Amino acid sequence: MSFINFAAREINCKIVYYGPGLGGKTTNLQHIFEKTGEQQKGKMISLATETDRTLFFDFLPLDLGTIRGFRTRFHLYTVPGQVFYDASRKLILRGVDGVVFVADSQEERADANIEALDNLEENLREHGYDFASIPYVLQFNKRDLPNVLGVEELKQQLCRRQEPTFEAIAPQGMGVFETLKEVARQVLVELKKS
Ligand SMILES: Nc1nc2c(ncn2[C@@H]2O[C@H](COP(=O)(O)OP(=O)(O)O)[C@@H](O)[C@H]2O)c(=O)[nH]1
Ligand SMILES: [Mg+2]
Repeated sequence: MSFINFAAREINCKIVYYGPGLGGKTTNLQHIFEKTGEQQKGKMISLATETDRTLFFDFLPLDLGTIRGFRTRFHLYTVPGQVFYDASRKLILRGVDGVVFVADSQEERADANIEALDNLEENLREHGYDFASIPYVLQFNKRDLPNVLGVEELKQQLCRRQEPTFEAIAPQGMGVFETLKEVARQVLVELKKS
C-alpha cells in the first residue's frame, strides 16, 4: 500500500521488521543507519525504555534512489517484541508494504520465534493482508552464538511460504543489507504491477 505523491514525485514504502523480543530488529536498523550516507537517510527515531528495549517502534527513513523520475523513500520500522505490546505491533503494520521477520537462531528462542510468526500472520490478517503474497524475507540472526540451531532446522520451523532466507549477525552487519535489498526488491516488483 505504498503512497505515491505525484506532485512531489515520490514513492513512499513502508517496511516493518517483526520478530521475537531481543532477536535483533533494532540492531538491524542501527547497522543500516550507521552505514548509510547522510544524504540518503533521515533521523533514526527510537522510542525505548531505559533498558534499551523498543517501547513503541524504531523508525528510519531511507532514500533508495529514483525510479522513472520518482524518488523512492523507504520507511523502516521495528515493532516491540514483548507480548503485552500487541496493540503497538498491530498498529505499526498499518499500510505495510513489506515485512522482514528477524528470527533468533538460538535454540532456546525456538518457541518465541514461532509465537511471533503466528502473531505476525494473525495481525496481517486482521489488517486484511494476505501473508502468502506480501513482500517478505526471513532472516536467521545471531549466527555467531554457540547455541544456535542449524539453518535447515530453522527453515523447517519457520518457512511458511517460499520466502528468501538470509543468515545474519546484525551487530557485525552480516546479512543486514542483503535482507533489506531483497525485501526492497520485492516491494518494487509489486509497485510495478500496480
Ligand atoms: N551475539 C549477537 N548478539 C546480537 C545479534 N543481534 C542482536 N544482538 C544483541 O541482542 C540484543 C537485542 O537486540 P535488539 O536489536 O535490541 O533486539 P530487538 O528486541 O529485536 O530490537 C542486543 O544486546 C544486541 O546487541 C547477533 O547477531 N549476535
Ligand atoms: Mg527493538
